[in-house]
This record gives sequence, structure tokens and C-alpha cells, in this order.
Amino acid sequence: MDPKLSKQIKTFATQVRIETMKEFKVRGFGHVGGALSIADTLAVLYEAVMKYDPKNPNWEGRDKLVCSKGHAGPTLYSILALKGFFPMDWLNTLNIPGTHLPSHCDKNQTPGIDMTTGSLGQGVSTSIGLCLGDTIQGRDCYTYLIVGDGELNEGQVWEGAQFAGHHKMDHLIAFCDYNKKQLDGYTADILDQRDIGAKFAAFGWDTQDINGNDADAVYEAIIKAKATPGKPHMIVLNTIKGAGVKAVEEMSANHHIVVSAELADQALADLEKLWAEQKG
Ligand SMILES: Cc1ncc(C[n+]2csc(CCOP(=O)(O)OP(=O)(O)O)c2C)c(N)n1
Repeated sequence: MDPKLSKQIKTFATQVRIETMKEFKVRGFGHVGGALSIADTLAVLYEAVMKYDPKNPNWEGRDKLVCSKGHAGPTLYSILALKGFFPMDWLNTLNIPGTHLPSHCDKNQTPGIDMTTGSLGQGVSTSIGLCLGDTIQGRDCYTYLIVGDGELNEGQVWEGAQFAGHHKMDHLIAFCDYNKKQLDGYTADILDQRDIGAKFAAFGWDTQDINGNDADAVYEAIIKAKATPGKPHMIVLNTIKGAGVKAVEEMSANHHIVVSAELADQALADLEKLWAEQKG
């Protein structure tokens, strides 16, 4: 991959983590683990892959993003603010009464959010609906879907998987954030998903298994998916819950946590040092 683009994406991913941790610092709590694990993939998508227009968020020809694990909204909000969909100071209002940035994604509240999510499983079906609608209308655009590994416990995911496979929906590119944990423990202990890629492949999907905290690998996987016609795509992201913030990575229970000023300040100091190095 082009080294300049690689550096640009990684620098952006760090900036996204900085703004996301600032959001959590203001609110004092939140779904930090699952927000951070998906930061690299969202950074790749919005920095180097997706077509969109911040001045016209509802442009029909845009690529769509459905963050079905809707509790990762704060990462997406950082990106949308940094890309100019809304003012940066909205990030200081995460999940407070009257905000445009609720804890979970809501397309009626936030410019740039393409689908309301939060009830796990539903975003799989709605992303398929968006993608099918674009295909029927003859629009040349992609729908990107983020689903959690714990979210795969929902039966609705598998109804969608068989529909998309049957209809050969090759403009649907899904990512499973395989961070091995869900709300209250390890995914393997609660309801083991076994081989996620093999299950989607059995429904007729093209699948890949990559390091989901490596922006280069994510970018290359998307290029490869787009070059593989006739099947929907599942990219299984091996990630670390809390990736990029050491204290959160090291917590055993890091789904929804209290974010003390001390934790946030240390994280921000580390991330800002990294960001300065990346910018050169
Ligand atoms: C239908 C439904 N059931 C339960 C919940 C509560 N819930 C919120 S997040 C979560 C765990 C999700 O785990 P995973 O998909 O692995 O998310 P991640 O670890 O990436 O944050 C649960 C059970 C919900 N939002 N929706």
C-alpha cells in the first residue's frame, strides 16, 4: 500500500481516538472498549475509502455506513465532526439531554449517521435493505456494516446473512469486530461463535480474516473485497477491546466503564504524543 496513504490513515486513526477519549472524558463514562476496537476500520473507511459529502449528508449516491453495534457511536461522531458534518464542539455533548450525539447512533439526531442502531442485530437487516435499495435504484455505491462478535448471538444476523448471500449482494461489505468480548464476558464463554468466517462462507459470503487494528490490513482487505464480485463480503477483524488505550486494553471488564479524569488524561497524553510522532 502507498506509504503516504498508510501514514495519513494511521495519523487520522490516532486523532479519532483522541477526540473519542475527549468525548468520554466530558461524559465520565461510556462504551469505551468497543468504541476503541473499531477505530482503525472506521478511520480507513472515512479517510480513504467511502464517498460522501459532509455538506449534503443525505446525498443518495453516497456510500452508507451502518454501525450495528450502535454503542460505538462516539467513535463515529469523532470522525463525522473531524470531516465537517457538524461542529467539533458537539463532541462535548455526548449523551446528555438535548444532545445531537446520543450514546447509540440515531439517524434522526446526527448528520452523517445513516442508520439508527442500538438494538443489536437489527443493523444487519437494515444495512441489507439500504444496499438492496441502492442496487434497485441503479446507484453505484457500497454499504459498509459493522457488527460485533457478541452481536452475532442475535438470530436476526443469520437471517440477514442468508438473504444477502442468496441475493449475491456484492456491494455489501461487512466487518465483524472480533474483539472476543461482549457486555459481560468472553464471547466464547457466553455463546461461542466458533469459526465466524466459515459460517458466513456457508451462507455464500466471501470472507477474510485479518488484524483489525492494522489500518493497512483493513485497507487491503477492502480493496480485495471490491475485486471479488458476486458475493457479499465479511471481513473478520481480530481486534483488542479498548485498542490504543493501554489502561482500557488491560481491564478485564471494559465494555461500559467509568472514565475518570486520571484515566482520560493519561490516555490523551499518550495518544497526543503518538499523534505528534505520526505527523512528523
Ligand atoms: C437486542 C439487544 N440485546 C442486548 C443489548 C445490550 N447490549 C449492548 S452491547 C452488548 C454486548 C455486545 O457485544 P459485542 O457485539 O461483542 O460488542 P463489543 O464488544 O464490540 O462492544 C449487549 C448485550 C442490546 N443493545 N440489544
